[in-house]
Amino acid sequence: MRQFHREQPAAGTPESRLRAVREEIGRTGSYRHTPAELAYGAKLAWRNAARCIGRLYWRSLVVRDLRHLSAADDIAAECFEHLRLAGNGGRIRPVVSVFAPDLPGRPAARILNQQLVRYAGHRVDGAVIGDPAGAALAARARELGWKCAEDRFEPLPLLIQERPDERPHWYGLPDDTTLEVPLSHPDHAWFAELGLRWYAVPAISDMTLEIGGVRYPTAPFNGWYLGTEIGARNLADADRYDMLGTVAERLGLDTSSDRTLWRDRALVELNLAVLHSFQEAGVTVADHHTESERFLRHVAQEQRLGRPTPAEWSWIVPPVSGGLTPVYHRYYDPVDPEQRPAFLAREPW
Ligand code: HEM
Ligand code: NRG
Repeated sequence: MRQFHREQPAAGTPESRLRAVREEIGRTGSYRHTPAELAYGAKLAWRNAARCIGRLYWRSLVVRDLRHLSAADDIAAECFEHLRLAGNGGRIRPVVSVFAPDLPGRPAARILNQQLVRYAGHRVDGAVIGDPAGAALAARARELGWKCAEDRFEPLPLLIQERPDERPHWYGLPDDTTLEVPLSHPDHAWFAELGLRWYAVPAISDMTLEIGGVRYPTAPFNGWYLGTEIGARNLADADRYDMLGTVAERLGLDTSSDRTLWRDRALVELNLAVLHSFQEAGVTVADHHTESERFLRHVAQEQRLGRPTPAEWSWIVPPVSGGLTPVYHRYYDPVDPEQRPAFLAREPW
């Protein structure tokens, strides 16, 4: 509360508000944020996210105040609306949707998905078709009655659980919520034949937003993708789509030895295809050079305001060409795990 009033001088001094909050906690065991406190708290949680390279734009976060909603049907409908607003026809907008908080003796509903959009994985004869990272949730959804085509890029339904001991409800994503980009390469026509695609909006839905002691476990948020998240991890990792061998083969590379750097060469082409395809489709995506440079501008700007920017080097440095980006060549302010507001790994019920 003090930080809110310090950084928002128009809100006046915190004393009378602090008294009211203490009184409300004494009476009800919790308190309700004003819309302005909620909005600023969510922005601060982003500004404090030590693993996030995208923090330059923390002030522009669109905060949707949906605290009056706690029923699974309503949460699902507003998550779909979140995806439409955030996708914005390709001009991605950073958005967070804040649903009802945990209250004493009454935990809030939870979205079981890691992200609002993510592809299913299907185990077939020991191998996985689709995204292995989406296999557990796909199995759970099928148990609940979800029927899916065993496609490589099949968006998972939302699974929303209202209470710890209740069955989750499931909701298939309407087509108009899931903007996707088919991948092609600027120089290799065959690349499109690989049939690769990715969705436009990375919207994390399994973290708790904590502001001033109040926990919002259902607060999905999104920005836009850094191309390397897709090209150097989701499509490349051996335990994800594992595409480097296929790409290398189509490029005609000598894969007989690690020393030919065939993986590295395939990785660069895959990342180029991601950036090229999003750009062609008119969907916002960042390249790691530009986003690194923006992040250091953010660090410098915060420093001028007298504020540290705690950051985790190993999360900030991109998974390709690390040393080519300026974020590699320096250290960062240490992370205080107690710092709030924050997006936190959600605890089990
Ligand atoms: C993590 C980029 C917006 C909060 C990350 C990561 C990247 C990234 C690359 C690392 C992810 C990984 O390695 O799996 C961006 C970009 C954005 C953006 C380019 C564009 C605007 C946001 C927004 C929020 C946010 C709007 C919250 C309001 C976080 C958090 C993490 C994170 C909490 C850590 C996630 C974890 O611990 O798993 N971001 N981000 N980011 N970002 Fe951002
Ligand atoms: N690496 C994950 C997404 C993590 C968050 N990344 C963002 N967040 N860009 C993936 O799906 O590849 N964001 O809020 O923009």
